[in-house]
Amino acid sequence: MASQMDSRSALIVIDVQNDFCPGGALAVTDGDAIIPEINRLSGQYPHIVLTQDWHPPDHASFAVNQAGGVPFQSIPLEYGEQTLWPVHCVQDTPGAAFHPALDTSHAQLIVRKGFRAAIDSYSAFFENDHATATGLNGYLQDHGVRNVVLAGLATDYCVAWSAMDAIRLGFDTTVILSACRAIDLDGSLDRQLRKMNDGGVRLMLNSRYSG
Ligand code: VGL
Ligand code: ZN
Repeated sequence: MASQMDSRSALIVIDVQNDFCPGGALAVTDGDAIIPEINRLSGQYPHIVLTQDWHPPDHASFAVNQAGGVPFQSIPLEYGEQTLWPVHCVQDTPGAAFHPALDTSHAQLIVRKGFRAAIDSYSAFFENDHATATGLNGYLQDHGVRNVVLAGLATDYCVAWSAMDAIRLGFDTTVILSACRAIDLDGSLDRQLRKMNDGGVRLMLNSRYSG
């Protein structure tokens, strides 16, 4: 892997928001435990991007907005299977804010996603139709980024989907697993780890590695 200060390397921090941390509406176990490692990392990359899950109250991924919808069950929508979630990360609410311990000072770009009611967006690159771009690819291309390093929440949803899209777009892609935590729904963590590994994502456990 290219060194961290290589001008072609970007750290993408996925959804470190109050609702995904303990006490939040869609809390990931120990979600806040990754923040010190992410803060350490963020001083070490020339390009830092944060993503923010940013839903309107009538978002299609909220179980309450689907007739008979049950949180954590999956239903078919126009663009494919969609897992239904508790209401979370509603625009301009405290739950959608970055966790107060996250050092956001180094970030040049914040990508908001999932802001259209009819479609979810797990990935930082594409909405869940795998076709509608967020603009992040263009931003990274414009800045000459070739290596993408991912950390944040949740390993098996927004991190994994972002990593698979990064591979598809041709980036050298690393996920720092020690700086991620998973939702792990029905074996989703194992499934997504295997998918990332088979897809060519470098899965690392220690952020201090910089070979
Ligand atoms: C996420 C479920 C719903 C995530 C976002 O950040 O992984 N998961 N919205
Ligand atoms: Zn969401």
